[in-house]
Amino acid sequence: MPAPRTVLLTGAAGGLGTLMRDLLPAYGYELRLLDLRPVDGEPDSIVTDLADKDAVREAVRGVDAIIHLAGISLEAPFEKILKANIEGTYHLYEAAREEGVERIVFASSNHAVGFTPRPQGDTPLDPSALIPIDTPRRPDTFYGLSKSFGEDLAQFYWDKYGLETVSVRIGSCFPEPTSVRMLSVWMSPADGARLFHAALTAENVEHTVVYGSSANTRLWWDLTTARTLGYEPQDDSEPYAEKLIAEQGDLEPDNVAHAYLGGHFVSDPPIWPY
Ligand code: NAI
Ligand code: 15L
Repeated sequence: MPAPRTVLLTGAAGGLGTLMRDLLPAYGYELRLLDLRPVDGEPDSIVTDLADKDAVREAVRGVDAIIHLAGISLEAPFEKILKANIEGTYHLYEAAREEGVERIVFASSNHAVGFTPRPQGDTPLDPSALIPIDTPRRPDTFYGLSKSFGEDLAQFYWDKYGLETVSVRIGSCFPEPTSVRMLSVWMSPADGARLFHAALTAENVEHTVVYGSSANTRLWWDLTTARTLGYEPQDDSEPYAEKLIAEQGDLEPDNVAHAYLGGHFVSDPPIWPY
C-alpha cells in the first residue's frame, strides 16, 4: 500500500491524542481529528460518539489510514466498556471496511496481558526472560478484555477482509514515568510517535501485535516485533529511576502492583499508582 498521508486520529482530545497531535504532523501526516469531546483549538475536529455508525462512516471516508485511540482508557463498568470500546471499535472497523481504508493502528494495551507475572531476574533482563509477544492473553480488567477483543477483531478483519492492523500493546505513554512500574513499561511520547509512524508505513503487516514502549533498561517485554516494523526506540526511562525509587521504593515481590505486568489493574478495584 502507498504510504498513508491523511490519517484519522480517534480519541484526539485525550492525553495520548494530544501528544500525537503535536508529534505526528512532523512525519508528514495530515490528521483528521475525532473525539466525543471538542478538541481544544481544533474547530474542524469531528465531535461524535463511536456509537453513531453513520457519523463514524462519514469520518473515515477518504482517509488513508486510522490511528484508533478513542475509548475508555481505564477500568469501568462492563456496560460502558461494551459500548465505547467493544461496539465502538466494531463500528470503526465496519466503517473502514465499507470505505476501503486499508490500515488501522489500534491502541491495545498491556492490560490485555496484565495478569502475566512480571519476569524475574537481574536488570537488564536476559533477552530470553522478556515476555514474548505471543504470550497467552490474560486480561486484568473489563478494560483489558476489551483490548483483547480489539486484537481479535483486528485479526478477523485481516483474515476475512484483508484490512490490515498493527495492534500496539501500549505500556504507559506519558511525558514522564510516574511509578517504579513505569520504569519498565514507559513509552516516551517521541517513541510513541516513532512507533505509530512505523506501524503506518511498514509493508505487509497483515495483523501484527507489538508491545509499545521505549528501550527501557528495566524492560519487561520483547520489542522484537515492533523493531521488525522499523521502530527504533530512542528513549529509556533510566534517568528517572533514582528519583522514583527514592520516593516509592524499588519493586517488591509482596506488592501485588509489582507482581504482574498490569500493575494494580489486577486489584479489585484498580488502585493508583499502577
Ligand atoms: P484518554 O482517556 O485520555 O483519551 C481517550 C479519548 O477517547 C478521550 O478524549 C475520550 O473523549 C475519547 N472517547 C471515549 N469514548 C469515546 C467514544 N465512545 N467515542 C468517541 N471518543 C471517545 O486516554 P489516552 O491515555 O489518551 O489513551 C488513548 C488510547 O490508548 C486508549 O484507547 C487507551 O486505552 C490506549 N492506551 C493508552 C495508554 C497510555 O499510556 N496513555 C496505555 C495503553 C493503552
Ligand atoms: C493503560 O492501558 C491506560 O490507558 C493508561 O492510562 C495507563 O494506565 C497504562 O495503561 C498503564 O498501564 O500504565
